[in-house]
Amino acid sequence: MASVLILMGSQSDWPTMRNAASMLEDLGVSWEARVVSAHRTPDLLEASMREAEQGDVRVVIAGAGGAAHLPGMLAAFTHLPVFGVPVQSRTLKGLDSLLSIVQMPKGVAVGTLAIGEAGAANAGLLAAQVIGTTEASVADAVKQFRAQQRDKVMQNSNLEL
Ligand code: RP5
Repeated sequence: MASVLILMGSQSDWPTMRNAASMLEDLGVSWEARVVSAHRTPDLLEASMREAEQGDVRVVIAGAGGAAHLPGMLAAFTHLPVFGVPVQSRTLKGLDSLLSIVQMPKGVAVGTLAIGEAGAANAGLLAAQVIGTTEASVADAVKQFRAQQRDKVMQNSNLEL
């Protein structure tokens, strides 16, 4: 199994969650993505965490929208770190997803990211940073990514009308 397991409540979450996968890919971290729904496939949710714990998974990234219970329920079934990505919903623009994910009860933790694509990309970045604490090549890739970002800002810092 890959180092990072990316789970999402629906296939429709993939355009958002693929940003996490893409970031991990860029930083040289192996990932695997699957659809697991807290409401539509609750048995699969528990089984996926048992499997993750028996394999090499270090971090779980979970994205869901609306009544976004997936990240919290996954966290309830595992000791692995879980990062939650609120997917932007059509009706409430993802505020529902954000509040559903962020308001965890004391004692069960989910690291909640921003709504949408930025949150998904940052979940991938954060997962790589966790893995980088024990894998030097991943830490180096994160440092290089940050340096590239800085250079890009500096190159475009002179504004003209
Ligand atoms: C949630 O419901 C999913 O995470 C998705 O964001 C939302 C809508 O799912 P679909 O109706 O598109 O399958 O469980």
